[in-house]
Amino acid sequence: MAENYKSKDIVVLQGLDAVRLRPGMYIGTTGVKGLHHLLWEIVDNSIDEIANGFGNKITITMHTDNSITVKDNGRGIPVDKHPTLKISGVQVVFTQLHAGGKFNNSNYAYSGGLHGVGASVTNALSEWLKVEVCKDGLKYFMEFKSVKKGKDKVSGGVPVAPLTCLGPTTETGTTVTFKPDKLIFKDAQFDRDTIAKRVRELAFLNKGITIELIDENQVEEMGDRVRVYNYTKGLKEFIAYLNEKNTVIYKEPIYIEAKSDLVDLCCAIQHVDLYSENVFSYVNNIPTPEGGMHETGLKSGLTRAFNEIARNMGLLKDKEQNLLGEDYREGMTVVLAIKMKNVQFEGQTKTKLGNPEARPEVENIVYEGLMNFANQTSSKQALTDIINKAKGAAKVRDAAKRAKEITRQKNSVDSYSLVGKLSSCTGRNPLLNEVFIVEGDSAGGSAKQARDRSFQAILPLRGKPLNVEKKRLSQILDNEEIRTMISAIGTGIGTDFNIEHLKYNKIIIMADADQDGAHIRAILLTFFYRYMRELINTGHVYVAIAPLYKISKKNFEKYVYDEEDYDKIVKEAGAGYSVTRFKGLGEMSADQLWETTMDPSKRVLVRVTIDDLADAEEMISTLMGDNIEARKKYITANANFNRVDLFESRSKKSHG
Ligand code: TTJ
Repeated sequence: MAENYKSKDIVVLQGLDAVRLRPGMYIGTTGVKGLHHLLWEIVDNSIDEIANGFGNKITITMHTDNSITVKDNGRGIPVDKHPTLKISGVQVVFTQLHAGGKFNNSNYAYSGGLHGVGASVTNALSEWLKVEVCKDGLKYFMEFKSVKKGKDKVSGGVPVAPLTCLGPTTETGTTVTFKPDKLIFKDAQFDRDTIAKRVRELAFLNKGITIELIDENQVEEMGDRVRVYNYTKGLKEFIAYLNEKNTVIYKEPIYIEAKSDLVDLCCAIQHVDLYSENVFSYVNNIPTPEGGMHETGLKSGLTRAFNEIARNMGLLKDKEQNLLGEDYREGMTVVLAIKMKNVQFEGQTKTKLGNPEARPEVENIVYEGLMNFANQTSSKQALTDIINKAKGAAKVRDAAKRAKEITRQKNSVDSYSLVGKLSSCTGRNPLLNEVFIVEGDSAGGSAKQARDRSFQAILPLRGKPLNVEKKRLSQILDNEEIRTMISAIGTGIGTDFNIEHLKYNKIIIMADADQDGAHIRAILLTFFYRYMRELINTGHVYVAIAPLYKISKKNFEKYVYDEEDYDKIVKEAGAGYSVTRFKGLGEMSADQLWETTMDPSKRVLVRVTIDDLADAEEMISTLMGDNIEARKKYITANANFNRVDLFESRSKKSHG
């Protein structure tokens, strides 16, 4: 064999056979994802045509045999003979790897087909493919199919006949139908939701374009065969869609659109009342979840402009430092879509823009765009809200840094025993331990006597801890009580919060059932809500419910935790009962405190949850903020503080 090996035996993989042999090289996988890739290779061509101003509509039709049709009303693929290849333009596009106008940049300014291997790959991996072109008053047709060549060789995308003219037409455009080859894709099927998701995205990114998605597998009667995607406002509508489920802090998104020699840019920005940042970036309609140069430029542009605007508006004083980009991006949703030539994708998944020239270009366009936006009087309110939110973020960041330092200091010797007034427990298993935050020194004293010190720690709070909402963070951290609490809990606060460092499985607020107690609860919950929210979200914060009365007689003893239960329990007791009324935790004996409020087998705890972030936010700003009138109104309308108000309990009252 070896000696007979000649040049003619060297297999030169030509054209489409290379694709059949190693489909993974061209479309990644031969599973569902790769299957859909076939479709996007085709759709990209129509999008390019329309994005460059030719035509306005694409129709995608899913057929029952898993074949699929893509139709546009553009100019139609060229039908004339290619000068050197001597075949029609249509045949070139579907049989030559990397063929098509987009690779020489002469027909289109920018092209998306950079996933980007071209329609010939779709053809190579299809059982059959049919194309119809309407152009210059005539309709043309061509068909390709896979052909068995020898025992186990199949060639794909083989022309059945040259391009033929079918006769006159008044339409223009291209229609392609193909059926993915089962030999390659097995039973993988097109999925309407997958297609719809990408199609919707494409419609957002290319405003004005109409994309119709028809699924012939759906029964007509169900009324959901056809979905139409058309967004005349493009990214503005995209951002409204992304923020749909959240509360925006200003209604009209900030919108920047500009062209330069290097890039076309569209950008929409809108903040919600939450804390994470959501950046969605695209290059030539391709998502770039790994970011890259355009995103870096965007961020610098935003930070530079916002700081300058904050100073111009007097919201940042001369002596104050600039805020950080992350401060401005707290709660920010932003969509950035750029188009440019010769893009280089990098990163793990090749979804990171590598072109360094994109960075300063995007930065400047975004900066200029925002400065222009700031020049309009109608922008004042939104900008004020954004900058104030960013200042809030900066404070939390600052506080977190200080809290970290505090936690670090206290943790350096023994993380349990050295924390301020804390009486720690002896057990060292955070999963079993609980800490009671107790109002007042006398209740604190009783609690210390009453507790089971193997797992219960007591942290007495003297007087009212300060109102978190009204104080600046630096002042809050000057407060001994709060500092003690932060180090006792162990997690740190704000952006430094780390639940893994939590030292107590249950953090139990124990305060009286009166107005003062309610106020302390509200203050503590505000603190947790603002700076340790995850503690609430993960269900570690509880409120202990102390009884109001004890009803007793011979062989009968019951505690009343709620005024409403009083009559019922009295009735239960029958004649000759006596009533003990508890004025406050401080008046209970250690035994009573243990029995009623601390003993896991008898006590009533309410787990604090936030079912509605927006409501909780409102409650907190109303209760804790500066608007005294609103606060009074709120208190009158929601008088019963003991129910922890909007911090609703999910498992209402639970024992243990
Ligand atoms: C290229 O430049 C000359 C005029 O025609 C341009 C073109 O090719 N336009 C075009 C291609 N419109 N639509 C397509 C197309 C549509 C489908 C569905 C599939 C493919 C491979 C191309």
